[in-house]
Amino acid sequence: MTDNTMTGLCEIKVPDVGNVPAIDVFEVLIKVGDIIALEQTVATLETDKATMELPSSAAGTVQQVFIKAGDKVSEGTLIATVLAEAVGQGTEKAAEPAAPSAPPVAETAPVPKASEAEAAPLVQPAPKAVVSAPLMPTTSGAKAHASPSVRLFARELGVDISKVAAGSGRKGRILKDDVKNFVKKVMAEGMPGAATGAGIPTIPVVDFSVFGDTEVLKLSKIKRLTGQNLTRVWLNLPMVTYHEEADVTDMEAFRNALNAEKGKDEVKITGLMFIIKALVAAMQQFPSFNASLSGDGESLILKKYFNVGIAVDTPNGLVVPVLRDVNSKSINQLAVELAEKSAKARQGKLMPADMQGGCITISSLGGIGGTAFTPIVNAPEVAILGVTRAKMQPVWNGKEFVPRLMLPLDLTYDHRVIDGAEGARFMAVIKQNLSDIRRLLL
Ligand code: CAO
Repeated sequence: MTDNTMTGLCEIKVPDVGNVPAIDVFEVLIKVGDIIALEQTVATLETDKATMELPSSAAGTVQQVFIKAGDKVSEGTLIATVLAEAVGQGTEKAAEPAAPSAPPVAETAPVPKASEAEAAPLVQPAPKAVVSAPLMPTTSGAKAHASPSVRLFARELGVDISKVAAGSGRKGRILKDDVKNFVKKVMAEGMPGAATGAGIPTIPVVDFSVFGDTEVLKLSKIKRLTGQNLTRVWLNLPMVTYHEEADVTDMEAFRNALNAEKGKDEVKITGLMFIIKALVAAMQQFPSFNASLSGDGESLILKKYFNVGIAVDTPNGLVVPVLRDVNSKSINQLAVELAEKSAKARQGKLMPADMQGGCITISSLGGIGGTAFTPIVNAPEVAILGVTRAKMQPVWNGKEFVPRLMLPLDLTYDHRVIDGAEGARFMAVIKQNLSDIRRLLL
């Protein structure tokens, strides 16, 4: 071996490749103007049995490239000229006068013949000529159709190349870009927060002042936090809303009778108190509604307490105080407690503890109106009951239409936890409980 360093115009040629007459050029990895390093792969050659990475025998600037993908080459074929310090077998000082003072080309270690290289483990960076899959029985990815440099690239990224789908190269060969795209896809699909960040187009920002006068109003802290929470839930939960109507004619008559007995200063009972009771009675029959998914999504955490959150409309936005141990409280107690908590909520005096520990939520718009809506689950709870305004309707009793007070109910549930039929059965029990409130005694 002689001194490897020299300057001038050098030729990179195909070295001794072991009596193979015509080898396909699979990929040319350099172009004119590239600055390349000694031993850098300049081209990938391919025979039926082997893929060889052709290392540069010179370091410097590529002047000319003489081959392209699809060409046939053999020992001695000129690959490229490089203006540089040159080394190695297969590199010869060019005949042109570009570098008149360049010393003779030095020898380097020979590139192994393909037959020798077949024994080389893929993890070795050199020698570079190795047999590629599908013939080489080796580590993960052996069946993938990819050059050693692409395999090395995949290994460096921790990618099992056999998982990369058919490549975009010739004959389905996996290229570096295929590995990169695979990584991008896995990142986008696998990231826990991907749904919020990745791939969701943003709403365009519009200058509305172009169309008329505007005023900018800052959102309250409650509105901003609620907005974040609702977006998180919307993006994470597959939700279904199921609608039903309950005949609350008798319940309403009872409620009116109770309220008539109350003194002027006593808290009146609204239909919501019966709805809370009817809901908890149904949860006692259907434990999966009084549950939350574990963090890993593998199990259901069943709760043995019955706390109900009530969405309260306040000037600053929506808050959800929690009524605790509803199963052991009377209708009157619940009415008093909700009156206190909703007053506190509207005055902005609720403490964090007042809003924690809920098992399920009720969102009642009945005091305002509506026929139906689709409330969003207050995750990690698994369901929410929406209520809109009860109204008198003609109901067929088998013989005639009779006027009945019908209450619309909307149950949204996390479909990962609750099946459709289970949701319908749960709602049927709530409906029964409200239509005949004697059932709440059972
Ligand atoms: N059908 C017919 N009338 C109804 C009714 C219904 N479903 N629900 C309430 N009403 C009546 C009440 O009986 C009451 O009538 P009276 O004044 O004649 O007694 C009146 O409407 C007002 O009731 P209310 O709303 O003050 O009391 P409530 O117990 O029904 O509700 C509360 C309390 C705190 C839930 C409610 O005040 C509230 O804030 N609701 C808004 C919740 C909200 O914003 N949800 C949306 C969240 S987004 O998912």
